[in-house]
Amino acid sequence: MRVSPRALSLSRGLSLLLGLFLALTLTGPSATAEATPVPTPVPTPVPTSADPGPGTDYAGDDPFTSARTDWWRQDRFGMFIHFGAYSQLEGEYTRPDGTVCRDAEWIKRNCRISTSAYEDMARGFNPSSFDAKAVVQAAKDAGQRYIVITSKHHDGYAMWPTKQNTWNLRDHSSFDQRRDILAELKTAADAAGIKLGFYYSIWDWHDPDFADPATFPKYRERMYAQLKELVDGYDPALLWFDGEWDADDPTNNWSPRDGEQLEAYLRGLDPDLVINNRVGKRRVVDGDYGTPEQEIPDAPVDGQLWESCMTLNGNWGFAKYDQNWKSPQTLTRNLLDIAGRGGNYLLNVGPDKLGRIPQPSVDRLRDIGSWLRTSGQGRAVYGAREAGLVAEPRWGAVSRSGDKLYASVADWPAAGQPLHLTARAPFEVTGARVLGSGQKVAVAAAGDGFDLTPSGGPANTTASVIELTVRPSGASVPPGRGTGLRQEVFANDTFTGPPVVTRTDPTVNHAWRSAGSPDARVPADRFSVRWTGSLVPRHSQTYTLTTVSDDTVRVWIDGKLLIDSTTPHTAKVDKATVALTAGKRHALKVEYTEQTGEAHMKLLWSSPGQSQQIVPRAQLHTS
Ligand code: FHN
Repeated sequence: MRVSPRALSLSRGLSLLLGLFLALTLTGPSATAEATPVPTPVPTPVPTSADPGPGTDYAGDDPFTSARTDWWRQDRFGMFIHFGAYSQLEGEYTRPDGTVCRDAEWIKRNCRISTSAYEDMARGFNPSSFDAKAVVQAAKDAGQRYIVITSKHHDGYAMWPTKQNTWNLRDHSSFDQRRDILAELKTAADAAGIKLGFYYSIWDWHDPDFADPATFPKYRERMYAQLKELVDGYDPALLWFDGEWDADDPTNNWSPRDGEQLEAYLRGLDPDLVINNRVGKRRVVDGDYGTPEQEIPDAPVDGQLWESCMTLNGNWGFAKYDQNWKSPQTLTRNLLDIAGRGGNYLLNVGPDKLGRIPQPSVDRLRDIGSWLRTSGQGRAVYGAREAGLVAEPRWGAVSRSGDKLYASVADWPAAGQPLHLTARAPFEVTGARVLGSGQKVAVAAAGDGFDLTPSGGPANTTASVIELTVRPSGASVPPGRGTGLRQEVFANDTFTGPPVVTRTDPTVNHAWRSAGSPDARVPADRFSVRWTGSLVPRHSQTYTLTTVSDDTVRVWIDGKLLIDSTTPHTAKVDKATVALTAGKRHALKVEYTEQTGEAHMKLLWSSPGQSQQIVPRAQLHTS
């Protein structure tokens, strides 16, 4: 994470402090479910800075534009790997009464396998055929540019030699004790230029201290220590948390505050980490990106980056009976739909008990990769984002990269029939070609946009890509030289009296969360902030202004109230559209109040020519 020195010192201090917080509130680990003593956990570093509190701001950068997330936003397509002790059962368990129960990674819980029986089963786990180079090659053949593997799923079984317990692949299996599959995968991924991330389940069915709120702090200490092992020992690019859901579930004690503390701790360990929103409570204010699962949002997600995770068949973990494989065409078109809406696609494989990726998975992944490598069609995905300039058509997906629009046509028109694109802003088309075909494409202005009429048939049956070279024709200006907005901070939630702080705020991008506030002189609860000045758009277009706020927010442009979200709320997205003129100083006022609990305030914008981002400093002025 590229953070300001202040934020960095705070986040490092936070991580160290949180260590003390945990150390002070925790005693040594309790015994795990096994009889063997639990090794002493790695001691948490003793903190040296003040408690996180008023003046703390957890927002260090804008994930939409940060150098830290750049690789993630460029790569677009990753491999998910669900592999653990459950894989030993290959999706099927015969109970003592002879009945057969089927599930994959949830098999222990859903088939009601006793802990002792599950531990006995895991002792036979021996993924001797796990071949990290083959796994990485499968990802490369698919065109997947990052990998996220389960380091620990809900069953608590660690796939690396953790020192926090003996419930892991090194100490509790029949696997070669000289091997470390996460280390093997890290080596192979690095050699192939593939980023490696770890899935980590907060929910832990095996650790007896998880389920009991009274002993949960002990579990949390071991979890922090395990995560430190993973970050220090394997240098992952990304942490994919899971198992965070509803605290109303009595077996899951994870709270937003827990997520806040864990995220701060991890960013202190490694400021470059990319972290998903399940580190907290799967909200727009948690982590760097949202995680829709087994679904594709129908448009770019407001307020946060996003990644759809999906299975190739019906299960995450290996299930020998599940032959319900999605077709390569469906999978490739999913990827194109996702890229055209500005998201990432994390497509899953579930290795069998020996560690081998099922051949039907390998075959489908290779087909996707073949499409991406053919005729440069991957340009429609890698580094591409939502089209912006045109509405999504019914006949396929459209993504944008620089001055190119990539129209990925799933339903190729009959001879002589046009494909229509509805324009969302004025632009010219200066070139059109079908990737992989020499045919001509006639482009004509038509109604609310353009008609594209190919002269030949489709280049392939999955999706044929028409590459358009475009030049926005509306008024645009170069990046500005703004310094930010005038910010007034009041030590009450009613903007009463003189502000405690008056300064220039470069951007409205703040995550004060539970314990923080805009300044050390301002309490964590009951404060208000007013930003005034002007906003200078680069394009003459209709902009969408988006706020992410907790507790209330109002936004005026040129004196007109556009967002009025004053019913106190938890983390919430509001948005409004407004026509803006390139280069003009549009008066902007934002009023925000924090009453109690968490505090968040972000102001983002987007337009047909501008992808979503925190409104940048260069376009903001104090008057
Ligand atoms: O319960 C898990 C499930 O096993 C799987 O890991 C998926 C993948 O994102 N996440 C949880 C369900 O949301």
